Amino acid sequence: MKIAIISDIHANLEALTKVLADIKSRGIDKIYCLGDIIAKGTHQQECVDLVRANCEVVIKGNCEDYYTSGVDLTSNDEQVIYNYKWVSDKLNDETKAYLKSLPLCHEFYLSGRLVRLIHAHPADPCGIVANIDSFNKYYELVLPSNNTISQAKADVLIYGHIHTPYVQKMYNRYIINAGSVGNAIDVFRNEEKDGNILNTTVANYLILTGNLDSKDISDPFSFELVSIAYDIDKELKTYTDNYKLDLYISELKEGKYRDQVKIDNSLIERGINIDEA
Ligand SMILES: [Mn+2]
Repeated sequence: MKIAIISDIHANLEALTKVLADIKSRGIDKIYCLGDIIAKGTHQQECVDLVRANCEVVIKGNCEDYYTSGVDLTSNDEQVIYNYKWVSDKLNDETKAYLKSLPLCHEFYLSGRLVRLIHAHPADPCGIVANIDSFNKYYELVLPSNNTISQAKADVLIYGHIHTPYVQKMYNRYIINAGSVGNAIDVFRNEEKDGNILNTTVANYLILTGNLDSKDISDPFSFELVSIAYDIDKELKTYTDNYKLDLYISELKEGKYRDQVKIDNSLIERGINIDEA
C-alpha cells in the first residue's frame, strides 16, 4: 500500500496538477491532504474541487480555519479586509461549509506504526515547529492533545504548515514534514541561459509505503520525500489581481518568503550565519 501525503497547496493549480499526475504515474493507492488548500494563490475553488475529488482524507489547515471563521471585517485594517475578501469571494458557500467542517487530525496504523496527521502542531493549529528547532520542541509534535484522535504518542508524526520538507528521528519515532505543494521553501539552483544562477522553488509531497491498518511491527515500512519542478510562469500568468503579487512572485520563483525577515531573525537568534544557511 502506498499513500501520498500532500499539504499546503495554497491555491496553486499548476503545482497541484503536476503533483497529482506524478502520484498517478507511480500507481499510488490513496492520497491524504494536510490542509492549507486555499489562500495566497488564485485558484481557490479549483484546488478545493481537485483535492475533494482525489483525496480520501483531508484535514483542516490554519487557512481553512481563518477564511471560514467569519473574521470581524469591521475591526480590521483595509489590507486585512481586502485579503480576506479576495480569498473568500473565490469560494462558493458549499465549499466554505465543507472547509469549515474538516477535522484537525487523522490517525491510522501502517505496518504496526501509529501514524498521526496534523497540519501544524497537535495542540495548536497555528503553532510553528521549524526544521531548525530544539529537541524539546520536536518532542511536542509526537505528544497527543485534545485535538488528536487517540491519547497515544505518535510513532510517525506527519505535518505541513512550515512549507519545508524534512525528517527528524526521535529515538524510535519519526517526525516528517511533507513540505508544500504550491508554496514550497524548497529551492534548487537553476542555471539560466544567460549564465546567472537563480534559485527556483519546486513542489513537494510525501509517499508512505506499508500495510494499512496492520498492527504488525514486522511489516515493512518506508517513506520518500518527493520534490518536483512545475511551470511556475504558467501559474503566475493568471495572477494579475493577486494580493501582494510582487511578494508572491519572489516566493514562487526565488524561494524568498514574504516572512523572510522573521525567518532570518529567528536564525540569527539561534546563532546561525544566514549567508551560509
Ligand atoms: Mn501553509
